[in-house]
Amino acid sequence: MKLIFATNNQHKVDEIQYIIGNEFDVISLKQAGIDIDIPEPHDTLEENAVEKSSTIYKLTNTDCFSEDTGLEVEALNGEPGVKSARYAGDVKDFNKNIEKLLFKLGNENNRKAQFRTVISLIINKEQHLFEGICEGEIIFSPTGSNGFGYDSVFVPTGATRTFAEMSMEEKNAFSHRKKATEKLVLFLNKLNIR
Ligand code: ITT
Ligand code: NA
Repeated sequence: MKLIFATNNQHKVDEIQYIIGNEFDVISLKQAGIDIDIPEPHDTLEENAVEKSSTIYKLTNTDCFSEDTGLEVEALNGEPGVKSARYAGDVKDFNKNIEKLLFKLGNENNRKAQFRTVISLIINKEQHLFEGICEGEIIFSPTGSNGFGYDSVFVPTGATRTFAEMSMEEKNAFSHRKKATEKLVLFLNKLNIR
């Protein structure tokens, strides 16, 4: 089964290909030769995920999925959330996003946060959503150099190191993306039986 993954983020492609393995043929936009900046105009991860998958479905007429992910920080009323990619401005500059996050949190004692991934799948002309959540804490200064985005300031519950200090396999033992992708794979496997 061939599925286009509607994302321009290569880290997401690497993580999801690692999780899915050879079970399904996941093709990134880059691999499909599609160069498009997909709009994400909405206020929720769900709506943005749907927007991304429907944009690519309309363009390719091929089964596809997308995902929108946000870091939701309790003491910041869920921010940066749906704005995670462009928290500090229009350009996706992760050092600046992390700087802004740590500045806004200041010495706040409540460092609770969660990553939330929403996958939107379009298959057989129907649209389906899958969610994955990873709870944890924001630490006071960036640590580690693996991963991407906010990984260097996030320690998942049950771990003592940040995602950026973990291998992809270790991150997957906790990750929001892994949990959402597992639900996607389970769903695809059930479809296959019919
Ligand atoms: P696409 O929309 O093309 O898929 P994007 O990078 O714009 O890629 P999002 O709109 O979902 O992705 O923005 C979420 C941002 O949150 C993203 O830019 C990341 O850097 C950050 N992020 C997402 N998943 C993350 C993870 O597992 N660890 C750390 N940061 C993450
Ligand atoms: Na995006």
